[in-house]
Amino acid sequence: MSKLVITAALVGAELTRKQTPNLPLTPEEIAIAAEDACNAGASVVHLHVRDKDGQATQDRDVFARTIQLIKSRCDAVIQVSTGGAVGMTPEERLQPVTLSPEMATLTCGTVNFGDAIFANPFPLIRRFARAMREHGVRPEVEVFDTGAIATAERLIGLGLLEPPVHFDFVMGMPGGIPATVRHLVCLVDSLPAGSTWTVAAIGRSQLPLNTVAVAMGGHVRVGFEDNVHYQRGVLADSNAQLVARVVRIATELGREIASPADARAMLRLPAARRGS
Ligand code: KMH
Ligand code: ZN
Repeated sequence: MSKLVITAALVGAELTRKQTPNLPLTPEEIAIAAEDACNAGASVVHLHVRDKDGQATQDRDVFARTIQLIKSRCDAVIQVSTGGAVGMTPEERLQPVTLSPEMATLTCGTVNFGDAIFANPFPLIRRFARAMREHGVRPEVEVFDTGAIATAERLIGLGLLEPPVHFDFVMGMPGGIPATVRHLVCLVDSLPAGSTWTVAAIGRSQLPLNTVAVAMGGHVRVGFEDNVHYQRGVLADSNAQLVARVVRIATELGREIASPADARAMLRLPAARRGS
């Protein structure tokens, strides 16, 4: 089996310090969390940022500062969020793509998001895919429900997404695909040939679905954005603690852990293609 790419989703857009006092919020805190996660075995950082009040923002300058600080501390692949927070405009959401990060998320469908709606109509998806292509950014297709895979295939047909595509299954969001092994198998079976995939699962589903993904040959996403607990009723101390656990499980199951350089090659990122 291939080496395991671990993505650390450090912050998210919705979480607050009330939910976990261990949440990194400032660019400096996020950069330290990224370095710790990278040292623990993460090779990709899924990045959201916050403003001075701790609120989700897609501000280009805050992303730029945070990315600069992360790069000064570790070599992790940086994957910016274009999801932002529900209710943000497409213009707001697209800002970090103009910094030409190595990767960005591309959510391929509208989904109920708890009590809200995470709006991703097809014209927005097309526009985001075009912007990523223009800025040399490799998309990770976010799959909150099965239809997203068919939408990604539409983008491939339009020449806006270059196969093989990397997918992230975000499972267990209220309103999205349930976090079960049966649903995961269905998603994997539905992928275009040659795709790579990661599993992110919400709350207490994170650990079992990550473990199944490791055994199936997929990749995993851990971190506070999806889950703040280490076990029932016990908050995780840090994102790195969650990374370290999945490293131990993967090692027991015989999966080697991908370095950032391995991840760049496996996910066919621009730097690996250039041979840098
Ligand atoms: N915060 C969610 C509304 C992404 O990063 O691309 C969207 C999200 C997905 O987190
Ligand atoms: Zn996100």
